[in-house]
Parts: sequence; C-alpha cells; structure tokens
Amino acid sequence: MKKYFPSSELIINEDGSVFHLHVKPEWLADKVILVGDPGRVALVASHFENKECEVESREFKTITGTYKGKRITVVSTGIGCDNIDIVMNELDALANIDFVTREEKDQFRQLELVRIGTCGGLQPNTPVGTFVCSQKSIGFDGLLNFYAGRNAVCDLPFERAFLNHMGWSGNMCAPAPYVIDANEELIDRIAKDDMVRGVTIAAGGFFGPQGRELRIPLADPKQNNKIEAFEYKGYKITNFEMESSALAGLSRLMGHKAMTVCMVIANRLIKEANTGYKNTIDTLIKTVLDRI
Ligand code: R1P
Ligand code: URA
Repeated sequence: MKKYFPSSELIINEDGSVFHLHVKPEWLADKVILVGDPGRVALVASHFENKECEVESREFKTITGTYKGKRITVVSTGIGCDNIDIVMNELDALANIDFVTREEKDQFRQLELVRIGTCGGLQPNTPVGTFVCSQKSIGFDGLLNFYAGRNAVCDLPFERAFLNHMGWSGNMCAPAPYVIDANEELIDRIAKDDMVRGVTIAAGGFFGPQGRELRIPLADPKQNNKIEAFEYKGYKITNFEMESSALAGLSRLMGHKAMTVCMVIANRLIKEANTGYKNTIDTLIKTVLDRI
C-alpha cells in the first residue's frame, strides 16, 4: 500500500504549489542551494544564464535557473532550524510525492543541497573571511529528536563526550544536543582542500545560545571558553551558525545529500566582525556554483 498524505499533512495551494514555499513540483531542480538571507537569492541567481521561475512568500524566495548548463534551484530559508524543517519537508515533498494523487512516488529522487551561509568563527584558524565547511554539526535546536531514526544517524559517542565536557545537565541540555555528519562526497567535491573543514554548532539563537551577553547574564558564562577548548578524536568546534544541524539531519533521514559552507563574519576569540562581506560571499557563491 502506498502512503497517502491528506491535505492537512501536505498542504497544497490552489495553484498547485506547496504551502510555504509556493513552488510547483516542475520548478524544482535536483541541485539546490539554500541561503538564509532572501537578499542572497538574487546574488546567487545573478550568475544564472537564464531564469525559469521566481517566486516569493514570507522569508522563502526561490529562483530556478541554469548555471554553465546545470539546472539549479536557489531558496532562502530565513533564520533558524524551525525554517529548515519547513523547507526540507516541502522540497522533499515536491521531489518525492505526487501532488495529484497525494501518494509517495515509486521512484525516489535524490536532491543535492548546499547551504551557503554566514557564521561566527571560534578558533585561531577561522578569522573573518574564512570559508568553513561543516563536516559535523552539533544541533542545539532539538528538531531531529521529533523524528524516528534520530539515534541511527547521529554520532552518539560524540554527543556524550560533548555533554560531559560542557558539564551540562537539566535545562542546559534540554533538548539534548545532537551530532550529525554532512554528506562526505559532497564535502570532498565542494570544499576540496581550500576550505576549512570543521565542527559547527547550530544554535537556537544568535545571542545567548552563541554565548553573546548583552544586558541579560548567561546561564553558563564559561560556555564559549569550554566550546573553544573541546576536542574529541581530533575534532575541534570551529564555528556557530543556526541551520546546518537540521539540514544535515533531515537530509540523512530523507536520503538526500547535504552540506553547509559558511563565511566567517565575526571572530568570537579576537572580538572582531565584518558587516561589509557582499564581495567575499560572492566568491564563495561562485565557487559553490562551479563545484555543485
Ligand atoms: C544570523 O545572523 C543568521 O546568519 C547565519 C545564521 O545561520 C543565521 O541564519 O546564516 P545566514 O547568513 O545564511 O542567514
Ligand atoms: N551567524 C551566526 O549565527 N553567528 C555569527 O556570529 C555570525 C553569523
């Protein structure tokens, strides 16, 4: 029996597009670039030779076009793993569910997803301007805990080592951080040997969860010192951003290939930031477009 998805579970708009993204199935390419900022979609698409569709709803802006003969869809996710849950489930539905019969398709279609983002660097080898590719992500967000199979795809010994090192219990580890690998083949092809490979914390916020203290004190004032000092089997934590864990986790569970590469715009160790990063991120965008 094929799985059937009623209209309450998979919401399809009257024009046949998927609920939040407003994208129709025929508009989705196999190669997908995800960016946080909707403004970055136009920057990616400015390199396309042609555009076949452009649609926008809330923070989700989508353009499909061609780059050097490759059909590519670029989608903005906005900020946070909650949005990645929406984007990944809707992209997977566009690829693998028949929108007429509302049944799973017979043939699985695999997507290749690369997130191009910005991040905060945590180590001496991640100064402002570095491109850091997330080999592993530590999810502070808890999203993956709601899906069956979470333990089968996560690195449980790494999770335990991290929690022991942080000395967190009770509220500080609820939901428990999950550790998940990006797709290795995609990392080898896109990061090659000119990007830093690291471990990324996908935080559930930009301030407290990333150890930024403005007026309200942090629950663990030593959080970032401990994170910077953590080492497990040669891995050190390199950067903070806010989406890579859910992207890697949901892609693994769904059978897609995914990775995240971010440009460092703030180095937390030396307390330095750069807000004028448009040109440097365009270099990263062109590199990813050439290698995807
Ligand atoms: C925070 O400023 C945002 O920037 C980073 C974080 O992950 C978060 O989404 O990525 P983007 O530049 O892709 O949005
Ligand atoms: N994005 C983040 O999530 N953190 C930073 O420090 C910079 C960009």
